[in-house]
Amino acid sequence: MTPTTRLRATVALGLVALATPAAAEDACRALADLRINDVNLLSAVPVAVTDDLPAFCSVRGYVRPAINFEIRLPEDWNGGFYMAGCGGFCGQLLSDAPGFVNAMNHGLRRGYAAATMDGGHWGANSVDARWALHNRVAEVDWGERAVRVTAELAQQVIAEFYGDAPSPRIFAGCSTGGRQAQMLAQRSPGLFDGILNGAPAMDYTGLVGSWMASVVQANTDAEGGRIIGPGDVALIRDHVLAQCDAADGLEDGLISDPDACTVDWAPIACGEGTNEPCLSQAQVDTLVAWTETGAVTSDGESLYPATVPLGSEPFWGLWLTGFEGGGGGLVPVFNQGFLQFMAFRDDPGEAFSSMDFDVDIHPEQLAFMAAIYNADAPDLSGFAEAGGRMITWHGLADAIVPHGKTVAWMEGLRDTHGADLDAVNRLFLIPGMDHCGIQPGPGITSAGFDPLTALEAWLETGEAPGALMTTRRDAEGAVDWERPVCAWPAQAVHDGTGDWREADSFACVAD
Ligand SMILES: [Ca+2]
Repeated sequence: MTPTTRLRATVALGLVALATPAAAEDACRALADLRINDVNLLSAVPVAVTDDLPAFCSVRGYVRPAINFEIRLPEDWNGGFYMAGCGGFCGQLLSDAPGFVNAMNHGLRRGYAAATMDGGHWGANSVDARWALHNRVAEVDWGERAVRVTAELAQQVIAEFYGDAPSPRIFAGCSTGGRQAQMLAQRSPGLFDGILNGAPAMDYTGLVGSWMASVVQANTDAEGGRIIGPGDVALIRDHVLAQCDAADGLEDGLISDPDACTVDWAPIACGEGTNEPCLSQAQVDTLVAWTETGAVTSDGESLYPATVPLGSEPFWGLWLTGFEGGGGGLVPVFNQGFLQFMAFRDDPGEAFSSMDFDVDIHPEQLAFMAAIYNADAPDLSGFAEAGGRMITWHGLADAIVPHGKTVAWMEGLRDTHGADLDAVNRLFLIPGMDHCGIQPGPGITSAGFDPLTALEAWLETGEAPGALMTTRRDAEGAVDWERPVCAWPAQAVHDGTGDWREADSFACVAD
């Protein structure tokens, strides 16, 4: 008897074997004896119920060479599998990430067997790229292999533990987790039934390479200093809101259609008769580059189909300008680390800076790594044939992964799939929401909507969601306003008379 078949005989009696808590704990500890190719199982330990989480069996280990994972198997199993992705460059096993963004406990609380991984390397934090220096194996693991092999392994362990294959199988990720979501749908289309694809960083070489380099260069003066800093953001934020709030048809403090507005910067540009504070010409130039021009070659050819969205200013401290007193400004950090250690076939290393990136030479040199990292092909045919369903969601005030690329990808998918796209993937663009709904601002955070319940219903009934409800709450938790977000390309349009704080005052209009 091999260890695996012995285990199957003792553990895989399914529900009978797990009938009592003591039996479940024995079955949990027995999982540590599983032998799976390329996998070192380090521990399998029962974890008691808490106020926050149900009782579960924690299985930890790594897939060679360095994909650290944890699988959490609840005693009271709902029959499903929920896997969470990771953000940025990953590099940490964040089993207890809060909320639902890249957080496996969001599924565990609903009774799913849950799993996550660290992307296949150790990093000091999720913006640390040093692990990738001359390390193609780790780059391939971060690019595609870590999520795939963890998903395969987790489904094998789940079947061993419960005696039954999981259904449904759901993957949920945001940012890099969204890139992982699209990678799974495109390269491993049979591994998941449903996918939640948040703010996908689907084109790392275009986004974190060319586009972020253009954002950094546009905001760097000849001495290497910032042109727009944290002290300038409030003036810009208030001016953009004043000019763009009503452009979507409703003055509600939200810029619901940032692409429908063009800002005239002249009223806040320094000049005769302008009040302080005001913007220098260099600052206006930076704003035009960020919000209108985007990443272009010296001939004006576009390198990436997105710009910094109007209405994202409340979130610029963390992503673009840094905060007063230090910290934040992660776009420059991401861009520099990516270019030094990840973006090129041969890493230039730490001597390379964002200012060294030549928009006429370097973008095409990123093609080799693009084949490893990117998942932006406008084709979900394999996923569609496997019966997969995807909900894609993206905040319209996302200043680090702007929504323009996601809309362009959807337009490409529409060309490929025609009207059949609606049965495979639906996109929800969420007004006023920051990247992955992380920071509170004018719109909702990730806590203000529930795409998992919508996906579960879609998988169960076959009926795709036409709208997702979003709820904004005040500091005390009372409902401030509620509004549907409609499946792209439809938009929630106000009826002209009703209270804009009430969901009933809106209807989805296709155009
Ligand atoms: Ca508005």
